[in-house]
Amino acid sequence: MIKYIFISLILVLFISCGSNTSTSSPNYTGYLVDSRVSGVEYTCNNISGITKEDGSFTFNYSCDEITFKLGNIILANMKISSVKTDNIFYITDITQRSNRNDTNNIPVKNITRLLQSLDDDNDPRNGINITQNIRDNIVTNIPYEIGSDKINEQDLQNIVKEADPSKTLISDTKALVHFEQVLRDNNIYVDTVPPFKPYLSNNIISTPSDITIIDINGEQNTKIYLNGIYTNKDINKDGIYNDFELDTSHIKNTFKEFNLTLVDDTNKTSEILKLRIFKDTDDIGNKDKLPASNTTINSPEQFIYDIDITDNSTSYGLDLVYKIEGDDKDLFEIDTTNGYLSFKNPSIAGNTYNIKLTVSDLAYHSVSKDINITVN
Ligand SMILES: [Ca+2]
Ligand SMILES: [Ca+2]
Ligand SMILES: [Ca+2]
Repeated sequence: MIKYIFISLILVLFISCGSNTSTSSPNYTGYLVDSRVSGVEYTCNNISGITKEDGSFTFNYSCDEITFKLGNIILANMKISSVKTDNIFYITDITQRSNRNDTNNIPVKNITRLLQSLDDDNDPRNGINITQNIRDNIVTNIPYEIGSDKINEQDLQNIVKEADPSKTLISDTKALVHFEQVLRDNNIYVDTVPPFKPYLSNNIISTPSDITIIDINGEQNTKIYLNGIYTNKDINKDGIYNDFELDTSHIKNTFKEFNLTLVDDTNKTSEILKLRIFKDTDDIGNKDKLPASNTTINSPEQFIYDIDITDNSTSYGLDLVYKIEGDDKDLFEIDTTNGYLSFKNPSIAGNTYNIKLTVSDLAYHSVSKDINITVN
């Protein structure tokens, strides 16, 4: 009898201990920040879920570690003792760096590169959103946390490819440019990387104009240098400079080179964006080399016509652009290496097809014509 009472007593104690633990460990809201990251799975004992649009998630101090995951991979296991009092979980926190501005290391680079590469709209500045689709696609088992130095470049590339074949792994410089900007925006000073290499929204190869307009994308608030000289123009807070003017006067039928670099507040310089622009002021050479307005061919030929357009630019290695429009455009194709216009499939005898053909050089000179093709 004494034995039974003893066991009951232990049970009562055990149960009350259990309920005490849950009442003495209230839940908190944390925020996962590279910029705000949604779509990351988290677990802390019996609390689990997916970070919300504002990066928020629930945790308490009953677990030893909070685990952050994407599908089958573990981003980081963070010791609960490392949680900071503001409940913000920067990537430097979840990788347990001793300082929040300790950014330039493999664990932080791995996680920021992966999260930013998998962002649904490829723009981390408006927050990072990882979709259900991407989480579902990551099925490969990797025995290490992404936030460990055992993960290499190839591992990261494989994960991105598995998650979404249309996405590419961004560079560690680009990932840190963004993450360090987020930290600076939150008054945590750090700047360890140069601006990433600028790129254009409108890729210009050839121009007919004396002034050529480009739109430059790069790290926000950096200085734009042209051929090593500060232009007194800066990339704006949205990461772009629109309508930047390049002087393409005084040249003709030749290339001019422009070297663009960006310089940040700490005087670090980006890689050079080399632009090689061809000045083409001449119209398309022989406009009469399009097919006649009414062209007749013998069925069931596929080949229709050799569009033998020449232009001053082609001898400088630049290609012409061929375009087919009109009602029956989907039935035709042009071999851009030789200008051969053909039916994609054997034609139907007795039919007439209507298309509009346009041939352009890369400096916007063009010739076009409406053509009726009748098959005998
Ligand atoms: Ca985004
Ligand atoms: Ca910098
Ligand atoms: Ca031309």
